[in-house]
Amino acid sequence: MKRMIVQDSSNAERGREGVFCLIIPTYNEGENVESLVKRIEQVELKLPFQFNLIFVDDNSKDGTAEVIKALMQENRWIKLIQRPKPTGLGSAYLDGFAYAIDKFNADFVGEMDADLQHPPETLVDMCNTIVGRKVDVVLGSRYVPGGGASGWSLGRRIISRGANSLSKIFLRVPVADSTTGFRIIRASTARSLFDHDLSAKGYAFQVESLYVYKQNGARFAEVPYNFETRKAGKTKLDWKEIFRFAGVTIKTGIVGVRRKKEGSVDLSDNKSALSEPSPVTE
Ligand SMILES: Nc1nc2c(ncn2[C@@H]2O[C@H](COP(=O)(O)OP(=O)(O)O)[C@@H](O)[C@H]2O)c(=O)[nH]1
Ligand SMILES: [Mg+2]
Repeated sequence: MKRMIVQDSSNAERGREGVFCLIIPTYNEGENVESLVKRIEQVELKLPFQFNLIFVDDNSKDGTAEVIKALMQENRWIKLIQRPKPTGLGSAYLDGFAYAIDKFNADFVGEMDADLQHPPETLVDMCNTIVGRKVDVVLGSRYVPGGGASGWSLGRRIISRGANSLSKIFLRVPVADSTTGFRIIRASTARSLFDHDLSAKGYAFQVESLYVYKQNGARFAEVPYNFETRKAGKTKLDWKEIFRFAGVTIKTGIVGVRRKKEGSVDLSDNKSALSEPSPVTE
């Protein structure tokens, strides 16, 4: 299926500073999503945007999608993309971005974990920064003054610092925390991803995408936040993903990310699980 970018007239009534779609990928996060949505409810009205929350669930075995569907009954701004099997964090974000831009004509898209490691309250600062400082990418950052990580094992600290150093050396993106998964991106900048042949479907998407944004002249800002301990469930970051991350970072630093041939931007042609149109529940 070819999905082209279309103007969505339903956004004609948008108020404030535009439309913001926050994408949250989920795999077995059933114990987290309810408290997550409660926290987001508290901040949603403080955001200077018309707001949508888009979950991308990969057929979680713990009933995450059912919990989300129940939450959708009370919150019209919650949407759900259901995919047939775990296909990686990066591909979930690409599908979420495509849906946000295609369906909601989003001006801004966001990334956040479902496990409450990223405090939703920081979204207010991040949204105000992207508008007020006229930048293209705002990162929630652990490595600027005021930021940090609580309850992390030594091993996890070393992995995070090591990944950041690797990306500093190879990708030279001018930010302190290039592996953070807490972000807001101007949609015009996020769209540049669809013009490129990204190789990462998993966690390495985070650094590969930053590299593409930098190549496209994006301006960056960082907002400090404290990376909290996961509220429930287990991390999906394993050694396989860590090695893939290192491989993609080094490869990207050496050969870059290839631009696709000239032509219209096709949001479904993103190497992700959207070879079949993903069933979307609204
Ligand atoms: N849909 C989807 N979500 C994923 C996948 N892998 C990780 N996630 C989600 O991505 C977010 C980040 O993963 P997490 O395990 O918290 O990584 P960590 O914070 O680095 O330990 C969480 O909300 C996960 O549920 C995947 O393959 N598909
Ligand atoms: Mg997490």
